[in-house]
Amino acid sequence: MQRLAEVDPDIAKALREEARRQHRNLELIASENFVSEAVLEALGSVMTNKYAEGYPGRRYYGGCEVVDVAEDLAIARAKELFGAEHANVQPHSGAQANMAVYFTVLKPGDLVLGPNLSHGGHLTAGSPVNYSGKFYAIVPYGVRRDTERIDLDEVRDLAKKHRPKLIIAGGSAFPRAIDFAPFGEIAREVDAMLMADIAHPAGLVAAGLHPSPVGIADFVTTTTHKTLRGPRGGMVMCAAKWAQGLDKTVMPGVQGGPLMHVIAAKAVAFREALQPAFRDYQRQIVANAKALAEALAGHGYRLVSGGTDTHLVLVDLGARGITGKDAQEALDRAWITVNKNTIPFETKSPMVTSGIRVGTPAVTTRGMGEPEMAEIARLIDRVLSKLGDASVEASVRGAVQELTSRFPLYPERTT
Ligand code: DSN
Repeated sequence: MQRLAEVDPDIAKALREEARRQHRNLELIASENFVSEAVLEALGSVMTNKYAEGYPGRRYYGGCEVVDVAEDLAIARAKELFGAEHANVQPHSGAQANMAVYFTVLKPGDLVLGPNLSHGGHLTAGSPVNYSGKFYAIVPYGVRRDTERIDLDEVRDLAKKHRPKLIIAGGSAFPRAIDFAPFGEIAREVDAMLMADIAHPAGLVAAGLHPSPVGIADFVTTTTHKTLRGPRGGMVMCAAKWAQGLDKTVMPGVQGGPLMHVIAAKAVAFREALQPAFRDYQRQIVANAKALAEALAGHGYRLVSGGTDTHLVLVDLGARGITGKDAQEALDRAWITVNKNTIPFETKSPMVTSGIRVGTPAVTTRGMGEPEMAEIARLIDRVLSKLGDASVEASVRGAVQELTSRFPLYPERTT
């Protein structure tokens, strides 16, 4: 960072402070993770300089022979990791990956059956404030009130009634594993296409710890930065028959030049994910989420669906008389980072919410295990039991710092 410090001391300082914050705090946002130094090196590389519109071997620009190597590796590794026939690694984000699928198979006004955002879905599955909700006719499905798990009977009934062109499975706040097989059956029954959004559990899917939609769904979209632990970005996988249409939609349909430095970093992350240690890491993420869920339940917190099969836990704070917003802000002051989250049948606005979502990918990357999850649940409970008590928050800050200092993160970036 010596050169950056000379050229732009303000940004150099901000980067150092962010590295320190990441090291010092307990990162429990379920969609975040810490990439390896190898991924960071690929991200901060000369490949950011290259325009490469098109695909390996058929670009609109000269001089692409080296970036082609990076993209070919990213594609081959993604296909191997997930057993997919085709992968497009160019989407800049998960939202653009989903957009690419919609634009490949739908026309404006077509009907889409997608998961309700407040039941665990995602903005891009038809929220009225998102392009998906503006361009398409959306029929939402949710979870059952009693089990808080996806109501497949409702999905089937709605599919038969509305005959959607596309059905979406997957989202951002489902603590339970999603079985894609029945979604595939329903889609076939009504002659719809199926898109599985595995942005959250992608790492678990790659490790064989969560059902895979590959071979069931027509399209599988993901981000690369959550459980998959790669750089921020998106990806779409599909059967060979959709490959050409999908590639044309990603570029020139919805994007221009690909971010070749990010694609190189995706290749690095996929290589890491193909190593045996990645499976152990994913197993520990799940074990940690279960331990965190059990410990929080032990402190009296109500968990949506009663627990978790994945990397995330959704905590309903309604019975405690606390909002998600107040909980997030109090935990922030105690250096515990979470996000407020709507819960199924939410009665509050998305800016307030009745819940918080906590996840274990980032703390597991740091090497924390079940004993630390019990400690984290204790710290969360101390803060939330005395909401707004500055002395409790100060004492928890000390405990957080003691805990995180035992699991160093990016040591050379914090000084
Ligand atoms: N914003 C992401 C999340 O936090 O789950 C989803 O895109």
